[in-house]
Amino acid sequence: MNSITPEKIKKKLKTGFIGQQLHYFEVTSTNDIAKELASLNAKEGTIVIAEVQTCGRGRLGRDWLSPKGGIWLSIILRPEVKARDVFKITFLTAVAVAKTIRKLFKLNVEIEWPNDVLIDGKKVCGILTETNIRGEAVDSVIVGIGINANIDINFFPEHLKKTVTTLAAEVKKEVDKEKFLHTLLKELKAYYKMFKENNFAPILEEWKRLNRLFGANVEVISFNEKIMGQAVNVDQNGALVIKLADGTIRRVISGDVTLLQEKR
Ligand code: BT5
Repeated sequence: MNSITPEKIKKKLKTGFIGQQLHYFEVTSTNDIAKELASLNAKEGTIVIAEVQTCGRGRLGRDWLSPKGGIWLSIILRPEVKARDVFKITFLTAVAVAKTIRKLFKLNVEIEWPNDVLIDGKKVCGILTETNIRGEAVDSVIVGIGINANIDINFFPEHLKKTVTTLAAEVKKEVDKEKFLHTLLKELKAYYKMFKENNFAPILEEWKRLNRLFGANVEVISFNEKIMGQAVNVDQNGALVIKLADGTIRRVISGDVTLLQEKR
């Protein structure tokens, strides 16, 4: 099984921005390490990569299974944005991951609001964006990215097997993690630059093109409320716009989506 080492990546990375510092260990969660480094004034672009996470985290305190073979990383960013605009970083990260998978493997990759990347409807990547606020301002944003690269699908518990996939399972061979990471960081760098230049509109367009939900009937669980309707758009705050059966429009800022019926 090939592994990523800081030396290998540094050699390949000509991007001056992302990847300036690398820390490479087995960790509880790369987001936790990155958060700690950020509080110690680590520079924008610092990346934490781990081969294994012993306490990988999803949203809302959920577990993220992170065995050897995956790509588990967190990037420290210090954008000058309002907290309400941080969702844009999750969106651009999802686009960068999707584009990387398309480019390298030509697979049918889609984005599912708010933070998943799927191949043929199965989750291959999750993104956990966490914001650290100092006073009124955003001090740092930790972008955690988990990619199921070379993991045997049988590793996953029964209840996840139907909804999860891995790159190796899709391409039926082990993938080059180093090349994947290198390509991903290049894409991320380009999209993040656009974002910082206030050029988010084309990224959002791309996100919308890659989105699998629009036109589909969905069920969203948001703050213990179940909302059913047709997913029609996302608004300028990153909220999912849902049209209910009676025509009412609901905007959901946070939640979990289940696809009930494909697009019509
Ligand atoms: C996510 O949460 O999808 C965000 C996952 C972020 C993981 C990265 S890895 C690097 C960094 N360090 C961390 O500690 N985290 C980030 P959410 O949408 O809440 O999805 C979590 C749910 O996905 C779980 O409750 C499981 O049902 C499922 N799951 C767990 N492990 C998985 C895996 N490896 N692949 C696909 N689904 C998984």
